[in-house]
This record gives sequence, C-alpha cells and structure tokens, in this order.
Amino acid sequence: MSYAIESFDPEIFETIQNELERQTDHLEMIASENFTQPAVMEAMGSVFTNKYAEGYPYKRYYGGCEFADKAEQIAIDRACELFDCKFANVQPHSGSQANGAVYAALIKAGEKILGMDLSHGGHLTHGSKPSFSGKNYSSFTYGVELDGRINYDKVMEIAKTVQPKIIVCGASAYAREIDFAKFREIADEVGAVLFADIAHIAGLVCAGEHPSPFPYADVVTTTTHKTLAGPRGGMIMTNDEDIAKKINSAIFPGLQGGPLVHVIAAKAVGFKYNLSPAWKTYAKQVKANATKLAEVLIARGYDIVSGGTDNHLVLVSFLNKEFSGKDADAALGAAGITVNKNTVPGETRSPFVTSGIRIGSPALTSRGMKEAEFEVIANKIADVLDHIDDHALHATIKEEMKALASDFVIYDKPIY
Ligand code: DSN
Repeated sequence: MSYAIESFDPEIFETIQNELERQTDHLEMIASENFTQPAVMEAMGSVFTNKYAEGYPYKRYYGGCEFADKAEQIAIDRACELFDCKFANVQPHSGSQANGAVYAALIKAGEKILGMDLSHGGHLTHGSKPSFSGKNYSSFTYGVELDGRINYDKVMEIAKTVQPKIIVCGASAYAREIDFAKFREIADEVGAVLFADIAHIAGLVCAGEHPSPFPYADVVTTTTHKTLAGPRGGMIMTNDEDIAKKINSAIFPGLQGGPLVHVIAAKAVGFKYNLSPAWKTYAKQVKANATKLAEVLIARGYDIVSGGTDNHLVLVSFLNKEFSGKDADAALGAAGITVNKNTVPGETRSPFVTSGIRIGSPALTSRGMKEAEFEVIANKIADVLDHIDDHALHATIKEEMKALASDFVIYDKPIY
C-alpha cells in the first residue's frame, strides 16, 4: 500500500529496519531498557495520536473525547490496581516530567530537596545541578558508602542538617533493596514529604519482588518502559487526595499540554500484561538472571559493587583496573553486548569515562533467557574484560552472541 512507510519514506524505514536488526542481533543489557509487546506498540501507533484531550477523563477542554476518556480511565484504574494505591496520573510524557510535576506541585522554587547523588546511583532529576531539579530548587545529596550501600543513619544525619521539604528515594544504578520504611522515619523526623521514584524497580514492585513504596511514600513516580516493559512514558501515584489534586494541576496545565492519548492507551495495555499471573514469573526470572550474572562475574574475579544484587542490575567496578567503564562499554559493544558505562562509589575517573559498567537483565529476560544463558553471557563478558584489547576475540564473541540471540526471537510469541 502506498501509505506504508516503506514506500513513502524509505530513508526512515531503513533506520527502523536497522534498529530492529540491532536489537535482534545484539544482547541488550542496558538496565533501563526492555522489549515491549506488539499489542503495546499497536496502541502507540493507533489513531489516538490524532486526538487532543487537555484535561482529565470526563473533564476535558475539547469535544470528541469520549473514547479518550475511557482509555485514560482504564489506564488509571489498572495503575491503581497494580500498585495498590488510590490515585494515579498517567499523563506524564516521561519520568523526568513526572518528577518535575512532583516538585512543582509540592514545593516552591528555591526550597530544599534531598536526593541521591547522581554519581552514587541517583538520577538527574533528584537534584543534580545541571537538571531543572538542581537549578530551580536548593538541592542536597546523600550517597552510598564504599560498600555500595545506603547508610540510613547517615541519610538521617544529612536530613537533620539540611531540613529538606522533600526527600527523594529511588535510584538509577543501585543494586540493593530500598528500605522505604527507613526513609519514612527520616522524612517524619524532619517533617519532609517522602517522594519515591521507582522507575527502575517498578516491574519488580508490582510483582511483589521488591518491597512497595506504599504505604511509606507520600508520592511515587515511575517510568512505564523499564522493568514494567510498557510504552515509553511516566506516571505519578499517591494515596493522598490533596497531593493527587496538586499533581494533576502540576501536570496539566502546569507543565504539559495535551496528553499523548495513544501512549496512555498503550500504558493501559502494558498494565494489563503487568497484572497477569505470568508477570510474576517474569519478574522473578529478572532477579534470578541478575543474580546469576553477579555470581559468575564474582567467580571470575570481578568486583561487584555491594557484592551482588537484590534487583535487576549489577554494577561492576574497575577501580582496581587499568581500563575504564568507557573502555569496557566499547569492548562489550564490539562483542555484541550492549551495556552502559557508570560511575561507582569512590569514583576516580570523570563521569564521561567512569570506572564501572551497569548491566541489567530485564530485556534479555523478556526474550526468554534464563540462568543457563546468563551464565554463558556472564562468562563471555568476563572473557571480553579479561582481554579488553583483543579485537579479534571481541569479533568472535559477537558472532557467538548473535547465534545465541537468534534462538530467542523477539516478537514471535507473547512473553507474559
Ligand atoms: N536513562 C535512565 C537510565 O538509564 O537509568 C534514567 O532516566
């Protein structure tokens, strides 16, 4: 059909085909990435992309929203069921937008926030200086100890000194369980709002594979595309009606205009997968696979930050090595294994070079891989790291990884 992208725009069609090939042939191990389902992509590519629907379900500023209302209400209801909470806003275009809305709703410009240091595993939007969260608010940080773990007594001390209005907990590169109850105690001690950003662990939380931030956190944000494996986007949840009202106003008309109804419909489809019994099996496997990865790398002599993992990711430290995270990222890329360089506790190199890599299990678990495959892959990762300059070996491993990947075809069957 002449409407098809293949004939209408072959240039862009080619980039999409090439990206599909890349995702298929390489082993995707970036901890924040995943493969979503065809049904989710169908909703994202649907006619809802044509619809403006400023406002919220059944309270819109435009006509013709009757089906958009239904889709958004289904997404809200499923989100609340999934995380066992009372209110959800499914309109944030991203996790960063969701986090921006929390600050905008609950504090004034210049007021104090306390979040995890970016270089210790936090996120840009948790108060990092180059981000709006560090520019518009007075931001302070806590970090991890040299053992890679949060020291909650230290966070308490920092909070007492800083007296923040909001304490942010949650991370982008932290392999251990987050103790939301401890953060609640700290927030109560200083009279702060407790804000949990569970973008990385949401898929584990809703499966009962990581403790829930509810009932401890006042407000919770997540992305929908990481461990949740839904469409790219964000979401905000709370049990507090007053906070919910403020959040809704902060998203629209505060920060965003028309919601992306096609993405909201896709979020609803994603949540349906997350609510299925098969999701619990998937989430368990994500953890088991990350644990296997850590075990093998430790056995091969690699230094794993915090000595292992409780979730979907492993942080490998090269502080005691000649090569950097950047070198490891490039060598593994050449071997067909996609990871990202990452700072580690006690970092001595720049954030662009780093002394570590972050490796995640969600995407390959979505392809159906289990501990046996993770054992093979972890050994190949160690082979590459042991021979960081051996380009011929990297090329050989790339072919082996492509062959392994070909046994786990993406999109040939439902995953959950
Ligand atoms: N970019 C995401 C990650 O990789 O963790 C965070 O936004």
